[in-house]
Amino acid sequence: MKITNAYVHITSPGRNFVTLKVETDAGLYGLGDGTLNGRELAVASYLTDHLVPCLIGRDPFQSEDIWQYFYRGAYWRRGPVTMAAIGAIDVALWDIKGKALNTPVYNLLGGKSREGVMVYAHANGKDIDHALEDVAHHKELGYKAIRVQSGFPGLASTYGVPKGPGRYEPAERGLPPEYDWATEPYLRHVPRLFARVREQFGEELHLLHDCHHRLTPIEAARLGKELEPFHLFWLEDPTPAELQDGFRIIREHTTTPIAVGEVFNSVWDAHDLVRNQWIDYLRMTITHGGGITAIKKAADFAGMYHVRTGFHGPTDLSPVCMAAALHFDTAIHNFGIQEHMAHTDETDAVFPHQYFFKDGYMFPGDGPGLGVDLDEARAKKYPYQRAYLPVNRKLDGTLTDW
Ligand code: EZ4
Ligand code: CO
Repeated sequence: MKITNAYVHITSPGRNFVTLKVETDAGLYGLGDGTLNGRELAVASYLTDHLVPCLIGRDPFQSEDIWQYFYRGAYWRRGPVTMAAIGAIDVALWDIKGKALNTPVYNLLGGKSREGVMVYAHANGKDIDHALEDVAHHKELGYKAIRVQSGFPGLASTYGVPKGPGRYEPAERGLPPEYDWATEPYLRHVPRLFARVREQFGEELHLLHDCHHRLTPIEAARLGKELEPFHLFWLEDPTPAELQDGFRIIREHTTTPIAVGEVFNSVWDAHDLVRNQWIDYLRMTITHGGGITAIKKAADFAGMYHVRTGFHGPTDLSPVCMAAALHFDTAIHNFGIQEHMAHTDETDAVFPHQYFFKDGYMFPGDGPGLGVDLDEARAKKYPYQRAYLPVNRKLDGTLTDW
């Protein structure tokens, strides 16, 4: 089989998605997601202008060689734009292989290690009472694990809490909005939030919380310690991870499990974190981590150090990435949990898919390949619109992590 062509489709059914479609002389095609929130066109150009010309004529079964060709062959290595582009190609190749062999992608990765993939939902509210209502709502939907975020006195808005009545959807059209941030009231607030959640919902529910890289290591250590009585499933992105050593400080102080990695694009971003056992869950995405080929190696490495996966599953990655993640989660041994932010109906209609949610679990479906498609006619109705993630400033105006 040979690759005859590949096209980038950019569609914006509420938010921007970059999809690569790889076609073959066997009449089969595969899809890959190359969406990088707020920087979508850079990946699209990287694919169209630089990678696709070198892809045509290759055998789609040679996914390992093609991955190495684009990674080592570029000389420059790594980086979110490069890795999202390589990830899009790699996932499309696995989709083609599954279709050609008439089997779901999870069968190419080891087969079913579990029947269903436990997912966690996002609950949030402008204050604790509203957050509790949203936890109750998600519990009723069947979720066994829920991430809880809430607004708090002293700040007009915070990460993970929508301004309006809709669901939380990071990225806004137009230029980047600017928000305020203050650490002290946040640190006082979060333990109160989880005390109330445990009081109302008991011990069974898995609870998670995302710090979104806003704390220093010692602040995160304090928060982890104060949350210990509430037995979190994990505390996410407690501090930025460019300095992997920072996690040693957190680890020395608290038994609250730690998850990190949604902005990583290479196993090297997690090398010290994993081999020193400073984290419990690795959150890289299939797209941003360079595809199934790369993430399989990262997950196997993590597994040797008791680190499990907890992949990022935001609405800013397309259903193509979600499908790939669910096949992967179904197959690997050291799966932990999968994030699930439901896409809008418009997005689901552009990307018809076999995966589904039932009683707190997701299932990839048993069709060949990834079991996800792109409705090109519908996709064309939603042209790209510039959008950015917000930026954050401390109350004195200093730029800080969003
Ligand atoms: O802010 O995907 O855990 N989930 C998250 C997400 C990220 C967005 C950034 O594009 O932190 O909401
Ligand atoms: Co996060």
